[in-house]
Amino acid sequence: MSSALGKTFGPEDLFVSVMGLTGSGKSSFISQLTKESIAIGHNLQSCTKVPAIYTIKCFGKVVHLIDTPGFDDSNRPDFEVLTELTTWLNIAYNLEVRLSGVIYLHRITDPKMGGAASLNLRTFYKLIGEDKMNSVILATTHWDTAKDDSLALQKLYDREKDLKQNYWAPLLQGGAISRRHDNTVKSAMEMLWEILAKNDTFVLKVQTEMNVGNLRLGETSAAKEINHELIAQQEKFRKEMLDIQKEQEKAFKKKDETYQKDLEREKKWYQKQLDESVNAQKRLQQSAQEQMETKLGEIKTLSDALQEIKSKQKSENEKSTTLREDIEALQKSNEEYKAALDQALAKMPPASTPPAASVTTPNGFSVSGNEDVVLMTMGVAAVASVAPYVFCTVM
Ligand SMILES: Nc1nc2c(ncn2[C@@H]2O[C@H](COP(=O)(O)OP(=O)(O)OP(=O)(O)O)[C@@H](O)[C@H]2O)c(=O)[nH]1
Ligand SMILES: [Mg+2]
Repeated sequence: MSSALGKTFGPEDLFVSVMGLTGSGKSSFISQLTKESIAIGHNLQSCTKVPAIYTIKCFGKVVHLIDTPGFDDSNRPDFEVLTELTTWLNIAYNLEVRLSGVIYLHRITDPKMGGAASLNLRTFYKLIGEDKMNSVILATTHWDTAKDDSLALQKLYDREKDLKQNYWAPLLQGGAISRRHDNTVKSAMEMLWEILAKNDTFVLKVQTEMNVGNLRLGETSAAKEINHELIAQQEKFRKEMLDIQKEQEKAFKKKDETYQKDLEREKKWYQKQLDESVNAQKRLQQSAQEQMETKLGEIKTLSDALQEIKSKQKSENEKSTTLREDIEALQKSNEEYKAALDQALAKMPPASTPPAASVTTPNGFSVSGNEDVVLMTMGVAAVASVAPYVFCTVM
């Protein structure tokens, strides 16, 4: 199957997606499996901007690994990343691409589960679907950084325990498994194998919501998670601004002009944050939808083209089945004629006997002989007239 995703897929191909916060090690993980050079981020800027497919052949299967952009991108809001991801997932859905599993990466060296990490995890949970967790591996990265330091390692074990008991608990209870990635090909390969060994595929919640339930992006569970976060953020900024306002009143009474100016600066900063957050929320509802609608138009065209190819294939298959049946029937009757001919030949009078009958076949053969022989020869001629089809079908 050729695809709008930039690659050609076979019907037996498998797809595994790698997700996680920006900088968690998604591209590094994939490049360990592919041995391909993939852009890897070495600063705070996020590196992978759009989903990209890397293909390997392993365990006798063609496996496409999907590298995804991470949330908490330094340059663009989460909803833009969500739009990017859902667009890809919707195109994939319409091209009948189904994921076998998802590997979700988390940097174990992060001292705490920050707001972005926690939001990303919640969005991921809603994107995949609470009931699809058995297709998920939660993998912690960067273990190698503490491998020769037992104290540092102990800290990482404590963090892992905290993750499992708190943040990851609902995902693990839903069937996800947790693994450690020690930055080696072996641990990457083991995780991939665990997914492929299940020999299963699934549809993500966001794919069902948008393609079956016809929800708009802003109405999906994943987008709602980001929306809640933006609302909470705005409440926090508004509260900070109210507190500053009270301080400003006090400073005014005390005639403390320097403090008043500092507070004004601080208030402006919060106002800017608030505006950005409100703007992001609006764009989550509107622009993301516009982007999505344009993409959905493209998806529909592709999907229609795919259906057309399929229906052509179906009708060709039906034609070929009918033809094969006709040929089989002719071959059968030919065998019967042949048997009759053998019998007729056995009964034939001596060579001097004049012909008893003569006939011209539909395809121009003139045949003569006694009645039985003529009948038989017509049968052979009929098979000869379909012979080209016989070869086409077999080829
Ligand atoms: N020591 C160590 N470094 C890692 C590991 N995984 C990734 N890194 C490093 O972490 C940085 C970010 O890795 P990437 O693979 O680019 O992370 P990403 O998740 O693809 O990031 P985005 O594309 O920005 O979303 C790079 O400097 C990697 O070399 C790991 O397991 N151990
Ligand atoms: Mg990357």
